[in-house]
Amino acid sequence: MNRITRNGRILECIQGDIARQTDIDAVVNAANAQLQSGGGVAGALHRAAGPGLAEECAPMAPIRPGQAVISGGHGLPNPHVIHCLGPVYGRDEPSDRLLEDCYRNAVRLAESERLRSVAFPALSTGVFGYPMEDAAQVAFRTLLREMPKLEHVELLRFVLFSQTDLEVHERALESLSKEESDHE
Ligand code: AR6
Repeated sequence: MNRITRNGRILECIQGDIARQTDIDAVVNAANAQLQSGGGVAGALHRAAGPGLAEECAPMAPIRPGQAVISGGHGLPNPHVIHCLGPVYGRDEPSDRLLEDCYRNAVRLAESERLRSVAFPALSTGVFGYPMEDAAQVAFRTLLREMPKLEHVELLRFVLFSQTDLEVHERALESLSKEESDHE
């Protein structure tokens, strides 16, 4: 299952590159505390955005694990970037709560800015070492809880780098949707 609808809002997952989401208002960055360029998602977004992104972000740094801040998109195809600092698995505890905070804060920030669409990478699952399946459960549970409250945000898109990561997310979405229908 790669798509679920709640309250007229869509949560979907696709395989792709977070730096190439041309139809999306805000892309989420798997940031570092200093909001500077790095590896993985942060590298891809900062490269595509150009140096103006790091310049704009510098006064907002450092951020804490779980926090989300917003900037312009600069050279990216998106008007905004929402920067989240995910937990380092095994170091920033409780990591599930901190990862949950990232997704909740990001979507609430998008909602408060009246954005219509947000694309997320799988936060913390690269350099920060969070196991992909557990991270997918935390992410989707959090977003499914937020979806009924949304008025402006209509589309939440998960952009997974590999086919395997996409399949993990599709299975997580399927099991959560089954869990919900079992409770009805
Ligand atoms: N598009 C979509 N997903 C991607 C892309 C991309 N272009 N590139 C990587 N991924 P990571 P983290 C996947 O390491 O674990 C940085 O250096 C990747 O396969 O970007 O939160 C920062 O500066 C993985 O599944 O983020 C921080 O210091 C997921 O995105 C630190 O790494 C997240 O990988 C943040 O680590």
